[in-house]
Amino acid sequence: MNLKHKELAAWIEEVREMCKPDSVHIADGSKEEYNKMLQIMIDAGLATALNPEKRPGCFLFRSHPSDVARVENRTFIASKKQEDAGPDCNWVDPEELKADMRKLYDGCMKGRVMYVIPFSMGPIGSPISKIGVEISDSPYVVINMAIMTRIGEKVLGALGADGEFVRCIHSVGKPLNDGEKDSSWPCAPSIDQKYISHFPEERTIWSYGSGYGGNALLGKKCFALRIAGVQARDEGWLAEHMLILKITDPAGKVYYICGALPSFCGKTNLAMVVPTLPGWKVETIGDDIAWMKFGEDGRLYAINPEAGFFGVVPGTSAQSNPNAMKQIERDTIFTNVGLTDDGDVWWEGGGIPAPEHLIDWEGNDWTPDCGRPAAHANARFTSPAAQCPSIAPEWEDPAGVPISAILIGGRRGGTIPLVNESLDWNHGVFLGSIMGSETTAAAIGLAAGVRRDPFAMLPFMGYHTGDYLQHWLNTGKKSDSGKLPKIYFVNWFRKDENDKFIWPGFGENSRVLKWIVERLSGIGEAVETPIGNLPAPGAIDLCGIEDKISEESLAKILDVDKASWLEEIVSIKENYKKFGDRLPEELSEQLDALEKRLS
Ligand code: OXD
Ligand code: MN
Repeated sequence: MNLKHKELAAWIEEVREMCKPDSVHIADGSKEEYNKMLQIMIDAGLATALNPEKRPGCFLFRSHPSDVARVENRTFIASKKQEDAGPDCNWVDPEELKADMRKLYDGCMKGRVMYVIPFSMGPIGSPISKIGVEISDSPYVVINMAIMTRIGEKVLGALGADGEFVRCIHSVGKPLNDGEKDSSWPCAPSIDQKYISHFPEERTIWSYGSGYGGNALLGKKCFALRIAGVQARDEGWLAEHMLILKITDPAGKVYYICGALPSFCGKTNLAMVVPTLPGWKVETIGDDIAWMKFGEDGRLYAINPEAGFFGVVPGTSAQSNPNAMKQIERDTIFTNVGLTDDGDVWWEGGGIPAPEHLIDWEGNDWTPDCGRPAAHANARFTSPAAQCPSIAPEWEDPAGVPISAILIGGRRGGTIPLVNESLDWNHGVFLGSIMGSETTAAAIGLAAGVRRDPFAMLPFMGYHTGDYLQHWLNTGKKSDSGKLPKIYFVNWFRKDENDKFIWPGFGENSRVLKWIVERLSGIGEAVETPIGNLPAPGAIDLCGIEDKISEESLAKILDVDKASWLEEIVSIKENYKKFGDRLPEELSEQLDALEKRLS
């Protein structure tokens, strides 16, 4: 391919000289290329084609046991100054990091093809979209990027001769000696050899040693959250770890809602939720990331920068997510699930009885009584958004969709009520700053317990969290309060004395969405409490689920227990200390005001 973009051509040449691949392939994004890549991987024993009668167009990969999730302790933010990375990023001096990584990159693609993947985050041509180019030695990355983003010639066309792009370098970190046979999941097996590095000032990403998910598909967490977060701060918009859904009420009125939920809190399920309430409809715009910019009318418009879903498989069932179950019946890549004897896939929590025998995610024989899970807890599907049954027709609208409400939430057994409406924008940002969740399997090496996870961005921060929260506060000053989305704190995970979830969840979460929509339209009833506006008694519609939850149990998860909130305040104060003098004043004021309201 003849590259018009001279800077891009020069950079490709520079990386080629450093990584020394056998050849270079510039991805055109065609179906033929996708199929060819898969064939190469099947022939090499890296991929298994599933039974076309059971799962047409589907393939299974098994990763190396050391390479199954994001590696947060090997994720680095190499800003020029350490104080700009703040307390939640692993800071490394950019020059030292580059020197170390250049040594690793030197000759790292020997025996391999170097793929150049031009990709667009967001619909090509949208004023909210941005372009990146990922150089990778992994054909698995090429096919996953083809699903998760828009790749190839059309992107080069949009880039033109001098368009801006984010430079992303990725290597699995396993050069091949002459004649050496490739392993079925090449990577650098030791955790210390993995690097997921970001150079925010240069808008550059360097990844080495892992081939899995967010470590390797650099458009997702690395670009769309960490680097885009810095771009958003500098350019005055928001790059957030949020789903985007469309909800239509029985009268046909449409609302768009974003939602920030930490990993493993049912975010994909909520994005595709099937409401149990008659007359209500939910459609999907995005399940993981939202980029939001103000429109000329002063409202925030969101796009989904991705083009596919990289969803957690275990637990996905006809009950938790019927739309995803339909979506992954075809043209989907599975990683780290079980392979049944008839060439289908199986996973825990799928609502399908376990077969008597299968091959587990590590490639070993498995039987239901063997005491090991068949699928890894962080096994994933990669599947095009366009084939999701609940996808909204406007999901690729270049203008984005106007956002009326933002949900924030986490997985908390106590204290945090089912839903809480913020009093105003600053109070909403305060709630975003204190949200927390129990730790997840999406990342390796985390201690158990609740971790505060502002706007579910903790693992995805590209700069100082204090500055990030200030950016949210500043965003609220840019429009009239009536035009800003209203912020709601949700928690589906309250538990009773027997450690059982009180709220039925899944499709019933639509009842909370209904209350939120009714609040937006002015008919929903609420009571003012010291922590925010909670649904008035009877305001959450329990019609038809009285056998699942009683009004008394609902009252329990809508209470404000003063003693636990006072404890919560102690823990928030402790957490705020880490922001030092970069804690926004507005947030200290919010905390003081909450304490006063409670006492
Ligand atoms: C994800 C995550 O993979 O948030 O989306 O961990
Ligand atoms: Mn996510």
